[in-house]
Amino acid sequence: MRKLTLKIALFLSLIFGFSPLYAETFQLKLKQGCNFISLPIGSSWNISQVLTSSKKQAAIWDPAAGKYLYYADDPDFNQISSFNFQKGYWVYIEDTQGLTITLTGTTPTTSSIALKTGWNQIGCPLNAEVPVEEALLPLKMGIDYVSIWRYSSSVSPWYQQYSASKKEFTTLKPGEGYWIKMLKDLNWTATFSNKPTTPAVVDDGSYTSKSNQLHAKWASSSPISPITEYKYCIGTTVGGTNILNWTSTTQNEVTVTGLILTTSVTGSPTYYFTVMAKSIAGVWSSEGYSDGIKYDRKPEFASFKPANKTSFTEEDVVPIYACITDRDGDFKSFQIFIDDTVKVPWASGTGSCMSSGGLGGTAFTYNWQTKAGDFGNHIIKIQGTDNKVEPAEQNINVFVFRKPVNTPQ
Ligand SMILES: [Ca+2]
Ligand SMILES: [Ca+2]
Repeated sequence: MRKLTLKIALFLSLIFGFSPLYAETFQLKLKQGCNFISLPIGSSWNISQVLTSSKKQAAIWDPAAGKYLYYADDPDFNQISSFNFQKGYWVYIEDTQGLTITLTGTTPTTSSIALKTGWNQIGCPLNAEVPVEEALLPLKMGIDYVSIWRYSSSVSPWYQQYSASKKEFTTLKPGEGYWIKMLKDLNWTATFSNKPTTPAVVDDGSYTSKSNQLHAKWASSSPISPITEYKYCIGTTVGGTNILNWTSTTQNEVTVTGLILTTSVTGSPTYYFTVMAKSIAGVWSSEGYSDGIKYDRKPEFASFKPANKTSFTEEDVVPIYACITDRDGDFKSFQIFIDDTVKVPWASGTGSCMSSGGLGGTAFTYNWQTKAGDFGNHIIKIQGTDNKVEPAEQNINVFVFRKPVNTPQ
């Protein structure tokens, strides 16, 4: 019998592309008194099996009849007998301890309930917290319904509203019940997929100065079945694998090392990450892509002045000089700090220069006029940027002596 069931399941999955659902556990804590609930797994539960405490009641509004229908734990008086998926229910528990419900089941992949113009009790249709309008799709606010109301015993008068003009809550939570005010009669058909969302992949910006590694992180989610695996690759085209072939991971971030990234004065290739996510049901998401990153070389100091550990005397002029090269030919500007305070904000070069290896560079000259009171140790920091990667930086330690009294004349 089990073999036959498996064969049928395989047949259905081949014909219809169904993917097996995995069982999940849902727990809900009910307090003594009134609770507004829904059950986000299983299509239907026998109320007497869910509400196991001694004295209890359940109710759901029948919008067609304009009255509540009750479960009273008495077959002679019960007007309803089951909790259905997508619907919301009032549950009254008399026990001071309240009641904790633990259910194990699968979320239906598709489900439909009839909604009537006016007030209807619905449930969060996913075992995950989802933004209100997203959870209610394909229903559209303003066209199909006007508002959603959430019960809270701690607010007055007991309800919070989500509508075009008021957003007192923003998500539907598994286990909660809600009122929806419909503008028309409609079947609300919700379809859920095991397919994780397309990963949103983020690299480290437009440029990296690291010639041997690339880093990216990503996010994907799967409403009814958790993600168990990711795979990623790197290419110089969107979706390409020419730098790194598909590699498996359970992390949502990776630093790939041991690469040889190239660039030249004519530019660098753009490196793209591609990432896919797999749900526990074995279904892969679509491919998500990073927006690409290029390798670019940092500017370098060819020479600088004054030399480290040079000393001056108060009121001396300290001539500051730097020659910076950039092998991509994209050097832009200099900045000078004295003791971590900006002395010269970002400024273009004041001339050209040459490295000892014969590489043309950009020079910058600035005369720092020291004053009486500048006595002591100072750090001159020169930075040079190509506006692509982190700036080159040089710290120079100088000392300014206090000027003693002049020699006798
Ligand atoms: Ca980028
Ligand atoms: Ca550069």
